[in-house]
Amino acid sequence: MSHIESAEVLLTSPGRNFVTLKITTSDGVTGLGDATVNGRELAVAAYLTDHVVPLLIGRDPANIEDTWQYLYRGAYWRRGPVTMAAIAAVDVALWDIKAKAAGLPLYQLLGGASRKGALAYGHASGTTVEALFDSIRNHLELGFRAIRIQTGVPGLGQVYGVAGDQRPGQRYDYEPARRNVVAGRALPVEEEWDTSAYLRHIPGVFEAVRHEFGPELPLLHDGHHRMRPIEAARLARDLEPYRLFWLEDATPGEDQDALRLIRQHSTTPIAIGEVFNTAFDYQTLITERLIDYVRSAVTHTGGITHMRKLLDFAGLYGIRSGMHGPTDVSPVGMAAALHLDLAVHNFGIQEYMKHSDTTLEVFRTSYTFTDGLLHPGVNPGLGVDLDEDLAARFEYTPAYLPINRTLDGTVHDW
Ligand code: KDG
Ligand code: MG
Repeated sequence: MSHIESAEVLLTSPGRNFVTLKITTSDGVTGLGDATVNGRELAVAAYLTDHVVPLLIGRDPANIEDTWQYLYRGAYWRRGPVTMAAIAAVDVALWDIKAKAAGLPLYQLLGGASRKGALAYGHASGTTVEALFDSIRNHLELGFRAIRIQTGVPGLGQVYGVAGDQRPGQRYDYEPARRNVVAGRALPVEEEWDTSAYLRHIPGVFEAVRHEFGPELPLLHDGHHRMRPIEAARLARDLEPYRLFWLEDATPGEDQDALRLIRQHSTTPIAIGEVFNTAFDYQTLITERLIDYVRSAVTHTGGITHMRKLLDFAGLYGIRSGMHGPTDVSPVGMAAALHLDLAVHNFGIQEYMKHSDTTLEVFRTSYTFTDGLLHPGVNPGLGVDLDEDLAARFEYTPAYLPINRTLDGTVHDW
């Protein structure tokens, strides 16, 4: 019987920090899993190295469900981003191994392809409406058929989701955890926030975008957990004439009942879940049909095994997938999402922020983006190879996501 011979946690920072688990079997097959939790990377690395890797050695790599339950139930302490990202990394690495051993791209083991490719949405943004229009045009030229729009808010400085320099050829990856060193210490950057100013501004932006780009282009928007329930309900209602594909994370993620209030007031489709980590976080939202899209990432939700169960559960209620795909999910996590996107029936859309060239030199991917659709490729397994020598040259550097404060200095959701 083949067994797990080694499992290694690899930290690399090709432009931003990533945690990768590499499992090797006694047959010499290797599998990769992503365990990156943006801004808290070392906690997952330690959880894996100190508490999970020693349990893996000698296990049968083929028994993925059993290993999942062993790590989840066996820990006694359940859920949480660190635990679930660690379990996800093991799970995805084992699926990678199983598919490589079978000589098949992973989606074939998940039931095969249900579609030609996964509709992807890109991130257009601008500090002004004119800059936003340029960014939308740019994304349309790149082939995107669905676009998330975020803009600056008059009176505020840096706002979530709004890129700086978007000239062609410039990187505009605006949301890595930032490397902000003050007197030798890494500290989060602080930003200023004003929900009233935001709520006054955003409906006019959507009106202008619809006027310029017409009624057909699927448009998305991320509220990034900043509104109170009644504010979110008002925004969802104000945006109804612009027929959004979705309004995402309108309220803080832990308050499932807040979504009920939004539903009572609006028919704007609702997406949430990028900070959730199990199907249990969605129980009320799904059974009471309070949302339309599940935003979890494979990386943060226990891997392919648990994410598949979550999506099947959502599918029973007509709720579709919209998996999280920021650049803090590594190319390994992105590839895992794409295999599921292709296979599940209730696929909705996939977020896609292309990784930097440096990241893609370290993680060599086989996935493609053509005519607005992503495809995981047909290489056996996940289709991602890690160049370990190159990865070792990019040392982990502490970095944090920003902190938000309202104009009077109160800490607010970022
Ligand atoms: O690490 C935090 C990011 O993943 C998050 O800010 C991205 O909200 C996000 C999105 O929708 O991609
Ligand atoms: Mg989001």
